[in-house]
Amino acid sequence: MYQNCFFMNKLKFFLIFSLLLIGSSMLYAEDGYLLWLRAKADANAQVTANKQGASIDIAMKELRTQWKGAAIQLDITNARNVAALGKEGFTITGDKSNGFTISALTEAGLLYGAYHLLRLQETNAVPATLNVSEKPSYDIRILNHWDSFGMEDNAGSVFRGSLWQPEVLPDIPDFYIQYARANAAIGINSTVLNNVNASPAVLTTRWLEKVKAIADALRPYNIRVYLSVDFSSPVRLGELNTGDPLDKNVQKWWKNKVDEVYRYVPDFGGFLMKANSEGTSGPRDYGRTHLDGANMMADALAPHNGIIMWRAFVYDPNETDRAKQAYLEFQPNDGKFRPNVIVQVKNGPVDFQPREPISPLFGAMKKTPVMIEFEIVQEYFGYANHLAYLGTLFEECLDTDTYAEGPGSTVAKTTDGSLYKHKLTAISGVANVRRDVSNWCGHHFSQSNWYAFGRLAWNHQLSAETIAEEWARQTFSNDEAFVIPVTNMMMRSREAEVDFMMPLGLHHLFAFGHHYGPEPWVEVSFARPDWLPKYYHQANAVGLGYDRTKTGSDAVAQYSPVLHAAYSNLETCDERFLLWFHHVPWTHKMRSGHTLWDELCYRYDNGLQEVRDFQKTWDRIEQYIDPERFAHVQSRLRIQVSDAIWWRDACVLYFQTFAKRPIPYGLERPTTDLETLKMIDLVDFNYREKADRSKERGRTIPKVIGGGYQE
Ligand code: GCW
Repeated sequence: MYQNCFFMNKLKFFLIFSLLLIGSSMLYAEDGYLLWLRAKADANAQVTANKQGASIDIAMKELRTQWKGAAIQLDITNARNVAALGKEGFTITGDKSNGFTISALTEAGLLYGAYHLLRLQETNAVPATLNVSEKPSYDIRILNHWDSFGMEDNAGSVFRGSLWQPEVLPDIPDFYIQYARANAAIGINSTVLNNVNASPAVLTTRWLEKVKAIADALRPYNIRVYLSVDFSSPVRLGELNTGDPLDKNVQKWWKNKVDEVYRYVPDFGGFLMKANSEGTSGPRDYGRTHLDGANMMADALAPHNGIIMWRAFVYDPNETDRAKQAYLEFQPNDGKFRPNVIVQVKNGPVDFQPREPISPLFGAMKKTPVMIEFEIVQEYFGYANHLAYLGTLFEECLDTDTYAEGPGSTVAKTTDGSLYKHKLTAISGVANVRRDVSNWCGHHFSQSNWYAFGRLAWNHQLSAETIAEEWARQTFSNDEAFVIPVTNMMMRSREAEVDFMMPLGLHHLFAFGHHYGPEPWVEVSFARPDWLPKYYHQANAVGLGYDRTKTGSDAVAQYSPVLHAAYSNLETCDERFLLWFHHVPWTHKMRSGHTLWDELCYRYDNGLQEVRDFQKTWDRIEQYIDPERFAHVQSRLRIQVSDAIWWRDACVLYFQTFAKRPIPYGLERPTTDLETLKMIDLVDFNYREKADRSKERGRTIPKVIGGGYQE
C-alpha cells in the first residue's frame, strides 16, 4: 500500500513535471478550429445591459468570458447620434480605467460592438480612451456557399466545400456556433446555404425544415439565410409543365412557394439565381429574358421584403468575346428591374482569374443596384495548397476608379449606395469553408481570405494591410517579430501568384477540367473555344495577348471614356492588364526597358523567387507559433514552390515556341522539358486517351482540398 502510494505520487510528480516542461518549451497545439477567436475564455468581466435579448446574451457572454478590462455597459438606445448609425451600427465610448459603454439602436449593433472591443484587445490595440462610431459599408454582407445542401439523395456530398452536414439537422452541431461567432465577429450577416447550381429539391418540405433549423441557429448572431434556386423548379419538381416567367401559373407557383418558405423562416432573406449559365435553366429556356425572370421572382418575394440576387455570370456562344457578355446582357436593361432585384457581378469580366480588370458593369448600371461577387475560395489560386492572401485583390477591385461620374467613382462607391443612392446594397463572397478539415479552409492562411472579405464588407475603406495584420495577430501571435514579416509576406502573396501563373494580364491558362495547373497548349475537340486557354492568350509568332481594342473585340469600349482611353492605348495601358487588352509584339518595349518576352520571363521568375522567400520567412518565425500550424504551413509552402516551378516552366517553355528567343541568361533555367510537362494530366478524362500518364509521371494534385476542390 505504502509502496503503491509512493509509486503513484512519483508518477503524478513525473506527469506534472513533464507537462510543465512541455508547456514551457512548446506553444499550445492548435488545429485552426478557433479561427480568429482564440481569446482565452477565462475572464470574469463585469458586463451589464439595459435590455435582454438573444443577441445581447451572446454579446454579454463573449465579453464576460474574454474581456480583461474594466466594466462594460451595453445600451440599446435611440439617441440621435446612435440611431444615425442605422440598424447595425454602434458607438463605443469610455476609458480603460472606468470601462466602456457600447450603444446601439439594435441588439445586432451591440453584438458587433462587443466583437469590436474584443478585437482591439486581441490585437493589443485598446486605447486609453475610446470614442468610435461604426456602421457597415453594405447592408447585406453575404457568403455564398457552393455547397451540395439541398441536393436530393446527395446530402452531405461536396461541391467546392461541404459545411452543413444536413443529415444531422435539426440537431445543431457545435461547429455551427463557431461558424456563426466567426462571421458575427467580422460583420458577415447573411449566408446562401447552397450552390448556385441549385437543385429544385431544396424547395421541398424535407429541405425547408433543415433551412429552418439552420436559420434558427444563426439568427441570434444576426445572420440571415438565403437560398440559391433552380429557375425551372416548378417543372423539375413535376408540378407544372412550363417555367415561363410570364405565365400566370408559374408566377402563382413562385408566390406560393415563397409564402411557404417564409412560413418556415419569417426573416428569410431571398434567392440567389444563376440562370442560363453553364447549363443551368433560366428564362431563355422559355424564350424570355433575364429581366423577365428577375422581375417575376422579385414580385414573388416583395410581399415579404425578400430580394433576388440575379447573377450576371452569363455567356453566350454567339458572342465572340466572353468578357463582353455580362455587360451586353444586363446594361441595356438598367432601370427596368424591380427595386428588390440586385445584379450580382463577378469582380472581373471573365471568371475570378488571378488578375482581371474590373467588370465594366460597375458604374454602368446607374439605376439598378449592383453587388460585387468575390471568390474567397481559391479556385484559381492553387486551391488550399497555396498561400495567397486575397485581401489585396478585393481592395484592388473596390478601390478601382470607374470614372463613371468623374474621378473618385470607385467600384466601392458605385455599389455601396453612395454614388447612385440605391437603397439595396450588398457584397458577396464565395465561401471557402467546409467541415471535413479541422481548420475550416484547408490552408491556415486561407482563413485570412474569409476574414478579409468580412472586414472589407463591413468597412471597404480598411486597407488590406491593416486587415492582414489584424488577422495575423489574432490568429497566431502579437509578437512584432512574427507580425511584421508575416504581414509583409501576405501582402506580396497574391502578386507572387499572378507572376508565376499569369502575369501582365494573361488569363485562363488553366488546364481544362480543373483550375489547378497550367495547360496553355490544351486542345479539346468538343470544348467551346472560350473554355480553352488559346482563346485567351492568342500566342503567335508576332506576339501575345487578346486584342480587346477596336481592332479586336472592342470590349474596351464598355468602360467609361477615361478607362476606355487609357486601356485602349498600348502606351497608357496599365501593364498589369496589358495582355488582357492588347495583342503585343514580343519585341515591344516595356516600361522596365525589357522586351515583352524578357519581361514575361522575369515575371515568371519573380513569382517563383517570391514563394521561395516566403519559405525562408516562415522558417524564421518558427519559434513564435505552435508546431502543428507551423509544420502545416511549411509543408504547403513546399508544394507551392514546386507548383510555381511547374507554372514557370510550362508557360515560359510553351510561349518560347512562339517567341523563339532565349530566356534571359541571368535567370534560372527550366527544370523540365515541355514535352514532359505536356504529359502531366491531373484528371483522368476518358476522351483524352492519355489516362494515367499522370501516375507514370508521378504527379497528382497534392492531397489537399479544404475550401477548394474535390480531389
Ligand atoms: O468559375 C466557375 C466555376 C464553376 C462555377 C461558376 C459560377 C458554381 O468553375 O464551378 O459554378 O464559375 O460562378 O457559376
